[in-house]
Amino acid sequence: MKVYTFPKSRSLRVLWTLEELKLDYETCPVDLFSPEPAVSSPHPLRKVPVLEDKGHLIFETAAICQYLCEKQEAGVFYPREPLARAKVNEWLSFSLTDLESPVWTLLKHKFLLPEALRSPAVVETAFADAAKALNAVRLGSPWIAGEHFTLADIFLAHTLMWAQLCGLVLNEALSGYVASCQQRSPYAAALERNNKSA
Ligand SMILES: N[C@@H](CCC(=O)N[C@@H](CS)C(=O)NCC(=O)O)C(=O)O
Repeated sequence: MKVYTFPKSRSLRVLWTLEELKLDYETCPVDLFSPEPAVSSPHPLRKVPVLEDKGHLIFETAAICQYLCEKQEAGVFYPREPLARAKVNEWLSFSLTDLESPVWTLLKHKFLLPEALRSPAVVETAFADAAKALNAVRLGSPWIAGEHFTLADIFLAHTLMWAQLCGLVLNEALSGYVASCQQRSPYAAALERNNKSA
């Protein structure tokens, strides 16, 4: 399997999932922002991540990670039992919508867009929405869906890291949770491989 990657991007979530599942993979770092990229992504919008598996291309981070879990029989990491899976999916969805949406807007308006396109009013609204979403996060014990580390933890923890980058302050429970996620060896391995540039 091959993953198209870019440093500090969502491709980290795919590599982290692959590492948690102990699957073999190679990476293909792309030139995301070069006008004449030597290597570009096969994503319809030239984004990352994209997974290539036996000639098939899959894009959208959540779809890729769910595919990997289905393929691998992920066990407690992405349970098959409907209620247990719903408990993982609810936080997966929350992380990708209520939380990631304002955090991604903040990232764009604080760091990624050309300065002329950044809006302080948008930053203010997105900051308030993100803070509201953060207040709604109720950690399980010790992970978001309960006693096992699951796919939802990857999406939640990575989005919380982005929130911290944007200046949002996490409460003690959430910052301890992020630290515990970062201490996992699959996270460290994924981070190292995702940070390679084209
Ligand atoms: N909905 C997509 C979003 C992918 C996305 O926006 N990726 C960013 C990096 S984190 C990207 O490739 N940006 C480059 C661009 O917008 O041209 C997913 O969840 O996979």
